[in-house]
Amino acid sequence: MKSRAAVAFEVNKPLEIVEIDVEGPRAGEVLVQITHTGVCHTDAFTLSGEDPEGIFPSVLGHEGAGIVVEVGEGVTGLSVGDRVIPLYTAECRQCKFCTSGKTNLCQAVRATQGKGLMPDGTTRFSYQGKPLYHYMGTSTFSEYTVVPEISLAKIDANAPLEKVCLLGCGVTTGIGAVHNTAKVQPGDTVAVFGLGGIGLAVVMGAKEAGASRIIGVDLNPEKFELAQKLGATDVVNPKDHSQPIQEVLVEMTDGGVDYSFECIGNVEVMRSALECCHKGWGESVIIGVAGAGQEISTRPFQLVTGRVWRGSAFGGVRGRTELPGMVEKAMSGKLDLDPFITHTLPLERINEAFDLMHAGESIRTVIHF
Ligand code: NAD
Ligand code: DAO
Ligand code: ZN
Repeated sequence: MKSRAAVAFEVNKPLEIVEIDVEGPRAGEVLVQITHTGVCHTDAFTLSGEDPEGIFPSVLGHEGAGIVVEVGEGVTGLSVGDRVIPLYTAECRQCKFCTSGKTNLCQAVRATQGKGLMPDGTTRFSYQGKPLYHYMGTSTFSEYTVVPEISLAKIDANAPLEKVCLLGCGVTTGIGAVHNTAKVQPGDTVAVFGLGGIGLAVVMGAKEAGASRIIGVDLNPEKFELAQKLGATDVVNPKDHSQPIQEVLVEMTDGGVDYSFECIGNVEVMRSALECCHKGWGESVIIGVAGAGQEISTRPFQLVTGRVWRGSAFGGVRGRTELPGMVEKAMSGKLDLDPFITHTLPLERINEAFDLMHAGESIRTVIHF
């Protein structure tokens, strides 16, 4: 079938809106009509060439929602018309990782997904007879995409897809990192580095967890108002201080915070986020994705003296099991997605969403098809 899509033909070039060919689903696969997709910093990161797994030409996008159009042979858990959120972290419920109960990092389709291919090692996308690669197993920048059944969360039949698409990445990642990875408890103190979509979701999650102090850190003061609205008790701009930012936070919190979250992808900030944690017990969670080849560093004594460095992917959330509940929370008003949606644009204007992100003017632009 034909599908309108925003294709990344080359590194660092604007996406091109073209009509691509999408092959129907094979065994275990599902054809989904994407109605809405967010644009996340990770899409920009891959387009920039910094992502070691970036493959071109490809169909980017991983924060979408849509409706099942056709199911392949052997698909039993989904039917035509079901509303779904594609998952870049699958949940097969059978692999060593899924059955460990210790991680959400299902490996069932990991090897082929990382190569931009479906689990059988082929692609369903082409343009003018030449193959296009998939991205993160989701490729939500195409009106029609093909996804393994185990990479789809079935959600409420009336879910507002124009909002819950954000649960496909940013909001779930931030909130999940607070509850599943850090396990923030009432009264804990929290610092959040980077107040984009991910950082703001961390702020929201920390408020929900009952944190006594939530300190938002960003170089862009335009981000502070919304952060405070969502629960930040303090906001700090490193540009306003001559000391290293970790020293500022340690002074503000009588020795450091209980938990910090790095939501930027900057290895220097990752160090600050670790070192602003309280001696003896403070834990820092890395969420931001750093460029290819970059490394983190600190003095080992920071860890010897009780600080802990951790990481979180998709907020530790098992998508098929947990996303339906998050969608219900959004539908009942207990989880407000509206503050994250600063812009909406048609697919034809998707490059403007990247410009808005780079200019620091958007939190999330939701693209409609
Ligand atoms: P974003 O660009 O919207 O937000 C980043 C924020 O960081 C901006 O507000 C920016 O002003 C601020 N910032 C930049 N440099 C800074 C610095 N030195 N000090 C303080 N603030 C600074 O990005 P986003 O969509 O919120 O994504 C954030 C990061 O999370 C990205 O690296 C993205 O790839 C990553 N991510 C990770 C996961 C995961 O599962 N681990 C999921 C989604 C996104
Ligand atoms: O299982 O080896 C693995 C990798 C799983 C991918 C998890 C990706 C998390 C960070 C990428 C940013 C997502 C938008
Ligand atoms: Zn698995």
